[in-house]
Formats: sequence, C-alpha cells, structure tokens
Amino acid sequence: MGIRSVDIYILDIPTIRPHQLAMHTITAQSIVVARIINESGLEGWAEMATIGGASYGEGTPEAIKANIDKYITPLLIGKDPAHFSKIMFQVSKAVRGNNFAKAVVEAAMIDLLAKSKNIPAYELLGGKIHDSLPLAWTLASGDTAKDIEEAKEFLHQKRHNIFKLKIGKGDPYKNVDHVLKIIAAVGDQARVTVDVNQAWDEKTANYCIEALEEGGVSMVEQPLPTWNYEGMARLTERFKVPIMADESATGLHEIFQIAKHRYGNCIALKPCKHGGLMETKKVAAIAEGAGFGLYGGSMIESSLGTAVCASVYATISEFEFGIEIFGPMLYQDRITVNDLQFENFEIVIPEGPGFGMEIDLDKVKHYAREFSYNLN
Ligand code: MUC
Ligand code: MG
Repeated sequence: MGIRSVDIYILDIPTIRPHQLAMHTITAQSIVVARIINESGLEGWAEMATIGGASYGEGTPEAIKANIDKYITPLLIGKDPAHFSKIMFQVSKAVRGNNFAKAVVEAAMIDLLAKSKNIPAYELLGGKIHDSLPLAWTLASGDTAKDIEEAKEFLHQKRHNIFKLKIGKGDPYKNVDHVLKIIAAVGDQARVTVDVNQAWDEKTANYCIEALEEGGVSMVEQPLPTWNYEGMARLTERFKVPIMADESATGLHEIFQIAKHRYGNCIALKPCKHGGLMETKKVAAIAEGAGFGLYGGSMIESSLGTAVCASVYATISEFEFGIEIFGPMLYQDRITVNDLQFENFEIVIPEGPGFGMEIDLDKVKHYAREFSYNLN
C-alpha cells in the first residue's frame, strides 16, 4: 500500500516552567510532527524535537520541515512503508545530513506499517527487551532552592531518582556550588549527573570536573564544544567520572570515531541525532562493542516523540545511565489522547499498535503554526 501524502507540522507547546540550558531557556518547546497517509487512508504519526531554534544545533524546526517538504517527501510518495529501510537507504543517497528530518519520516513510516499490521512498533525493531526503564529528570529551573524542592518532591512521588543538572550558564564556580548543594540535599537518595551542553573550555572543565568528581557527581555530559574531540579524550583519560558525548555523538561515523579514540566513554542516544530508529540501533551496537555505557537521551519531546524514543530504547539491551525521556511531564499540554505511564521511578514502554499513541487532531491544529489536511 503506497504512501499518498506526507505532512509536516511545526507546533509550539508551552512548558510548565522555564527550562534553563547553557545556551537557551525553554518556555515553549517547538516540535516537528510528521503525518504520513497511505492509499487506504491509514495514518502514521511521529515527532522529533529540537531545542532553542538554532542555538542547540543546526537542525532548526523550520529547516527540518523545509528539507522534508522539498527533498524527502518526493522520495516517499507512492512507496510502500513495508520497505522503510530501502526507502531510507534511497533517502540517504539523495540527502546528506538532515538527521532530524530523516528520523521523523522514518518513524512515521514505522508507525504506519506497525498500525497496518496491528502490532507495536517495537516489534518491527527486534522486539522489546524491557517493559519499563529507569527515568531521569532534569533539574533546570535556574534556581538551586527550587531544584532541590523539585528533586525532593519527585523522590517522594517515586517518579525519579536520577537527576541531571543543567549547568554551564554563568560563572563556573557558581555552577559547581549549585551542584554540590543539590548533592548535599538529595545525593544519598539519588544519582546526580550534569550536562554542560558544550559551555566550558578545557581549562574550566578540568577545574570544575575535579570538584564535581570529588563532590560525587556520577556522569558529566558534553563538557566541551563538539569540535573539541581531543579535549574530550583528555578529560576521559584524566577523570574517573564517566564523560558522556551528546552533541558530538551524531551519526554512525562520528560515533565510530568517538568509540575508537575514546572522545568520551559513554554516549547519549537520541533517534533524531542519529537519523532514525534503525540508525539508533546501529549506533548503540557500536557503543556496546566499545564497552561504552549508554544513556537514552531526549530532546524534550512531547508524548508522541517520547513514545517513539521509548519504543526503540525498549529494544536495546542495557542503559547504564538510565533514560531521560521525561518530556511529556514538562509540557503544559499534549497532542495525544492518551499519555505515557510513569511508575516506581520508571517509564512504562507504551503498548498498542504503532507507537501506541492516539493523536488528538484538535490539539495538533491548535498548536500547529499552519495546518492543512491533505487528503488528495
Ligand atoms: C540535552 O542536551 O541532553 C535533554 C534533557 C534536557 O533537559 O535537555 C535535553 C538536551
Ligand atoms: Mg545533553
């Protein structure tokens, strides 16, 4: 059954509180949603998110949509999603880079195919190993006291016992002080990690990581800019605390280089960075072969995109650092009728056909910058 149409929508959905990263503070998250319809009218839906326009990385929502509309959609029309790997191989020959764009269309084809077979999407990805996975939360309110209050409340609710702290903005000495205060408050009950989002130079990283390691931080994510691979290798060599590659861990070839040269010793997976769900599995295999610990990363997707990530993470054997697809809980609203389930510090892998989410079309229309219903 061939693909009749591909529609890409950009939606802006407000968050429950400001979420402060080194380069940007999120108050509304922009997501890219793909809807693929086949000739019998069956729909596949998927979502990828980016953060802070062009400030996190090159893949802005607007560029993702423009490049799909012009260069990827024509390669999909008339094709059968049952051959999604072949279609993505053809896309990879015609379109360089554009991993976020590739990831969202591949995922929508997988959702459509799985729905046509009435099976969960994870069945098409090798089948699920996990029914649920340990879920981290990011403390990033921009205020130490508020972060501590949030962490205590989530421990009490048994929602999270892994906390990632967003640091890198402002004075590095104050960053360290902020982390040490949070460890003093909840470190006996929770694992605390930090994400610097490329904000430090090597000298600053050396000073801060020494203090953080001593203070009991259990992982440091992307302390240096993506270009500074060798600096990442030096930090990895020097410190016992694991150094995670996130923004630098993009496609298959980059991850092979990271694994080979130890530009870090653990990796944050994200289907959008790798260019799809099948690529995520390949990347995970490289990391596993290198003995790297894995983390199930997020770009703060809403419930639909979170279900996409959960479906592939469920098929990957081990996440030493847990996963962080907490996105739906940071949004004020959702575009699906149903929601993900969270219990006992874990996220439950969604069941049901496709990614297990039912789209709320009125909500999609409400939050979309532009909406058209393409039924030709
Ligand atoms: C990132 O860099 O990891 C994931 C969680 C969060 O708070 O920000 C994202 C992006
Ligand atoms: Mg990160």
